[in-house]
Amino acid sequence: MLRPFLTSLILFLLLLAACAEPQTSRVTLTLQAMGFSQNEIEVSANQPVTLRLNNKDGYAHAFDLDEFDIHIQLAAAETAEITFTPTDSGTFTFYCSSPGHQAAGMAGSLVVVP
Ligand SMILES: [Cu+2]
Repeated sequence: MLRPFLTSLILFLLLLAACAEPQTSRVTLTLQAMGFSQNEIEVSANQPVTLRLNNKDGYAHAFDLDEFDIHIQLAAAETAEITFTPTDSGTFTFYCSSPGHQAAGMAGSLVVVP
């Protein structure tokens, strides 16, 4: 009979999934017209996050997240990627440090859930 074999296989796969390394979650943010495409990003603590930053404007932007010491400059039409692992939960502000951009609305919250 196949059934005991399948049951064992499913249990084995579940065990494997539970023991696996945390998966990297991917977030894409577009930077355009003094705004980020998402004003709130939710990620899990202790799980790697790959952030893809896509500047669609014809001038420079930046992505700054002070608490994680992340400061990325993006030239016109530039795309960049960064991977980091938030260890502390909480709500952190990200913003664009190009002069005047944060005041114009280029800011958002990174919510790290435990
Ligand atoms: Cu900007």
